[in-house]
Amino acid sequence: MASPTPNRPPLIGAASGPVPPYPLRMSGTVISGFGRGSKELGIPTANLPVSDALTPWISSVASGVYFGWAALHLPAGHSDYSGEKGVNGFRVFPMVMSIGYNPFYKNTVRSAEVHVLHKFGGDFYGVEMRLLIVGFIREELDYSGLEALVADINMDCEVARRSLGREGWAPKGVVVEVDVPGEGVKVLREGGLEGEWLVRPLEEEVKEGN
Ligand code: ADP
Ligand code: RBF
Ligand code: MG
Repeated sequence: MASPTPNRPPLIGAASGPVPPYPLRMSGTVISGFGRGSKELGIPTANLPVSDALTPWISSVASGVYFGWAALHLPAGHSDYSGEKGVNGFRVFPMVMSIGYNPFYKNTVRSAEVHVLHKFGGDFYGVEMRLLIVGFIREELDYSGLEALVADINMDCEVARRSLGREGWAPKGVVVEVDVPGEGVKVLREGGLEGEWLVRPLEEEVKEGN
């Protein structure tokens, strides 16, 4: 069983940006998970349904920790409401996620869970979440204790934040909010990635003609 991984690289990939098969796309409605993210780890994770039909690539990718961008359609009334700040009602934040069986907890079904790198004033179950996954950070590990798991997740967050703060890794034409420690909130608009998909209008709104 693992201790926190020593000597981890501070950045993933070259400054120029993601390489194929990335970026990968995933989307869905935030569902309830196992109920331990916030309570046991202090790290909430927004869970998405794992579906071969909606996300054909998911069954063939390695289990592990990934990073990228999360677009959230936060409703009016939510303390982080996307209205005035977002595009088509979506705000875009950096994220880290796990796809897999959580070996520390020995899950029997594969989950996809996203920790958004933003402090929210409330939950957002039932909200549409779109992910642009730009790279792989590490394999999932079984740890000797909860502290070791939390230490590695906190390092994942730092690696993702730093990696996504580079222009080559940011979507272009989309405002993204990255809180880089020591540098404040960087608002990037002119990155190198196609990011329009993240903020295209919600299907319902297209149908209603809004
Ligand atoms: P569950 O087991 O139901 O997924 P968690 O304890 O993992 O519960 O909490 C996840 C929920 O917390 C998300 O569905 C979301 O509504 C909320 N949440 C609040 N802040 C965040 C965040 N920064 N990242 C992800 N989810 C968050
Ligand atoms: N679970 C594990 O068992 N091993 C891991 O290495 C692991 N890494 C994670 C990395 C990140 C960035 C996140 C968000 C979660 C990770 N998890 C891992 C999943 C964690 O156990 C899970 O989020 C909680 O159990 C709540 O469902
Ligand atoms: Mg969760």
